[in-house]
Amino acid sequence: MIIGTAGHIDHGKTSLVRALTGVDTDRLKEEKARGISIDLGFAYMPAPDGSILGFVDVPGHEKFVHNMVAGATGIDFVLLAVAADDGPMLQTFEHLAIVDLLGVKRGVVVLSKADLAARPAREEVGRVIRQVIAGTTLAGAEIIPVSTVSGEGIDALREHLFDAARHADRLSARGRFRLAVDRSFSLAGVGAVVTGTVLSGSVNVDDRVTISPRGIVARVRSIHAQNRVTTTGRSGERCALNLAGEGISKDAAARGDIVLDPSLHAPTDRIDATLRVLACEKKSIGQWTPVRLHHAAAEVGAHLVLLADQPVEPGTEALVQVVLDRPIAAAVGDRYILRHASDMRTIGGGRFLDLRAPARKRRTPVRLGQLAACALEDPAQALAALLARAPYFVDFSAFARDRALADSERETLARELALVQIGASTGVITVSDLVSKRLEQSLLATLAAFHADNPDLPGLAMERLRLELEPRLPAPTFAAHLRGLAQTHVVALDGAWVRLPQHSVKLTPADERAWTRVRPLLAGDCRFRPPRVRDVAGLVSTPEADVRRLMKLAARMGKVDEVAHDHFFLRETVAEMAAIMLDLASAAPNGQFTAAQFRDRLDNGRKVAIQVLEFFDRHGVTLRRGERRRMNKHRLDLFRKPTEADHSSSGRAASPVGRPGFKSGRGREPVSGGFDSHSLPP
Ligand SMILES: Nc1nc2c(ncn2[C@@H]2O[C@H](COP(=O)(O)OP(=O)(O)OP(=O)(O)O)[C@@H](O)[C@H]2O)c(=O)[nH]1
Ligand SMILES: [Mg+2]
Repeated sequence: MIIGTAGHIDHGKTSLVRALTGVDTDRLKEEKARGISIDLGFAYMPAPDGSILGFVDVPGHEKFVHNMVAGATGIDFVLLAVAADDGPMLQTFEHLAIVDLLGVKRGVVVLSKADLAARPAREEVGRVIRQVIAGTTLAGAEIIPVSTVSGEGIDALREHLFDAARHADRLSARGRFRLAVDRSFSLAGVGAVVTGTVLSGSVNVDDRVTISPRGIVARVRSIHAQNRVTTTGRSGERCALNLAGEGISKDAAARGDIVLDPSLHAPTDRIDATLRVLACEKKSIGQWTPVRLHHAAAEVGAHLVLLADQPVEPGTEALVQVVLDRPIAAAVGDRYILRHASDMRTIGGGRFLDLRAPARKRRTPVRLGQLAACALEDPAQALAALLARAPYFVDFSAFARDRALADSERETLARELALVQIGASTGVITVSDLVSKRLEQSLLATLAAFHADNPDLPGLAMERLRLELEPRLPAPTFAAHLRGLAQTHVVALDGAWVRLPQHSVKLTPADERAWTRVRPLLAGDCRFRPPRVRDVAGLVSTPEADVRRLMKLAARMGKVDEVAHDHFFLRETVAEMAAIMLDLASAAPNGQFTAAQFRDRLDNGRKVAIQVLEFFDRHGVTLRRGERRRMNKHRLDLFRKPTEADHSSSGRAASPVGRPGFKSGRGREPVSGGFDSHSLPP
């Protein structure tokens, strides 16, 4: 157990610690000369059960409240000293407020210098103290008269502390290791040493740790816990760590740093938090108020962004965003203290709720709902609440890291809440089992409805599908999710199109009728010089735009190819022309043929023949050198004669052209239809 002192200057805190432990914690020359404490003092006292009680003695002077805050962080029990001849004074109130804001729930009031007050005076001071502590975490605490001069009450106080230590409900080694550094120095023959209070978890000799927010990595060479050599330091103990590593000296760390498990190192400078403003403040807290923020042993300048419309009135609590001048190493649930930026007084404090606070949209109803969930202290309750509200997913590893959860706690959470992970490597998110099922159902339902409404379309664009679903997953996560579903054949992916595996493109009945009229115009004798879109439109007395749309559709379905702009050839005609070229090439000794030879075989005029050849050139089927061309054997497959299998295949492109290049990812971009809008395979 760690016991911290608190109280006004000269109210006998240091004398009390000396009377209990025999240690004079005022060691500095200046402290001796001025007879006051300036910095933190540390002492230890063995308990009858073999455990050791640690003491942190703090200064009472108003100038050194920042040191008091550093010392009070992480204590389990407070000794609030109030001189019997003085009664509560300024820093009695301020220290009490700080202890209250830090959430220290256990403590005792020491009516110090009891030898200086007779019984009636003691009773009067006691009455005042009871009023002062009412409504704080120390409400109802025992008041013990003590004199370090006469020795009155010392034994009673010591017994009280031993009793408290026996009942300390230490959460032992819960969480991952974090130690709030209050001193860093170098010992001859030992090297760099940091001391501080272990806030959570435990550390072992040889563990690797990170000095955060600096990000310096070190190895723990040896450990003192509660002033004794040991191999493990635990939450609730004061520890001295001898650190080793490259560049590790006494300057590698300083008061305010946190030495932590390397996986927890993620400094932040924007935190959403609760804020309670002290009732004794005269003014309310407005937007962008500059403050000094104290967290653990760190002190940093900050500004407050209000998350409600009204200023925060004295004596009330509200949600704020603290924007820090520099990043700190914090954890969700940590307490902090705010002091005035220039006057030396404590304004209020609160609890960190979210270390990854957004700079925008920070007070929307959705965001405030999330914050309400974050405010639940129990991680399981907070996570369950987060997963049950928009956006219905969390980054679980960040959640666990920011709450310094140990592996075992993570696993318990994942099991108890039936967490489901979505995505791969980057952008993994976690949803509840319920939401995961809902997501898959709505995904399938959305695709089915889309196919029913649009039988002629290959599928729904990935991005459009993402935007239609609830929860709306981040794009990279959604893409990874779909790839996973495609692997198990729940959906099929054609480039950027998503469809149900059983869906194949069909013409609507009206388009089917139109196609029945148009197709013969492209076939037969004039198949090598089919009418262009405008001519077809004239022949079937249909608006040109409608014919163009029908042709594009037929192209997407593999029925035709757009050889030149608005000039569509039946797919089998294209195959036939490819066969003719092959025939010409194999007849020639050098495998080369001319445009004229090709034109003569097609009998469709020089212009169209050239366009056809250029179409093949574009697709790499023919290789042109000057006036002559030869065939590219590797591309012949693209326009082989279609077989029955091509038409019966389930909605797949009837030709490999335009299929996504597997490794290169080429051809994965969205296309509006037709060969030429696809990128070519490599
Ligand atoms: N008569 C009497 N004097 C005491 C007692 N305890 C402390 N003093 C005196 O009060 C003065 C201040 O005592 P400290 O223990 O230094 O007080 P403190 O609270 O540590 O002071 P800061 O750390 O500077 O805030 C010293 O001169 C002590 O001798 C007591 O029980 N009786
Ligand atoms: Mg002192």
